[in-house]
Amino acid sequence: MLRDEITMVLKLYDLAGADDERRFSPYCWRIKMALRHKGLDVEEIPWRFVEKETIANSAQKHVPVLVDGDQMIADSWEIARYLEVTYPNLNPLFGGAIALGETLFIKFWCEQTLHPILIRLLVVDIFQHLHPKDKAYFRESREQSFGMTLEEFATPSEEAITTFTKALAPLRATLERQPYIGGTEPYFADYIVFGAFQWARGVSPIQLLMPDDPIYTWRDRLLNAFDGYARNALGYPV
Ligand SMILES: N[C@@H](CCC(=O)N[C@@H](CS)C(=O)NCC(=O)O)C(=O)O
Repeated sequence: MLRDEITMVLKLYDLAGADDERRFSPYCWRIKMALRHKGLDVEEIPWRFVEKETIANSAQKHVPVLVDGDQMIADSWEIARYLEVTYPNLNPLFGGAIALGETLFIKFWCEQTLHPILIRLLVVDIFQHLHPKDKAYFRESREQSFGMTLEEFATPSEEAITTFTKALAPLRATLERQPYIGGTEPYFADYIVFGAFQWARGVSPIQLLMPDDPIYTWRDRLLNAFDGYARNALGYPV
């Protein structure tokens, strides 16, 4: 259904840490920025890893999950596409089929290149900030997938920051030439990559970016967007 008017407040299940206000999911951040980009009001409901029954109607076990009336939509990519199709008259997140296709590349670059470096850098900080009821689940599920303990999996920060800085080279070259990934205005690709930085900022005091980096300036613009929505979120001022 196409909607011109916002008839009800949307709800978003959003991963939280021990503190209700600590929201650190990179995938949820994409959608929280996308909702503001479209000017949609949303109630962000804190959710913990073990609260699978709350989102059972979405037929999967991950957040973000968006509730729009009687619909539950899961997966950040699907939610972004849903928002674009359902609210076509609000500020576009993609701006056309070509941008949609290219954003898919950014999504996989972020998830397959940036996230694997960051998880090794952040995993211990994430664990420390989890709600007590999530700790055993997180340790068990992640240690099973990594094939080692969280502490063994974590890489020393210096080494991982250097690897991360190098991996960001294509983004840096782009942002030396234009203010956003899409050019003059932010679009969903920007929010995908920004989500990775919000993941770090939410749990870790590690400084990933130096102020003279064009990526720092880009991130600063997005931290300030929507009346400083992301900057005001609970996290480390790095
Ligand atoms: N492909 C999904 C990934 C979502 C995802 O991995 N979410 C994490 C939080 S950052 C989650 O809910 N994990 C639940 C679990 O590990 O049990 C998306 O883009 O939304």
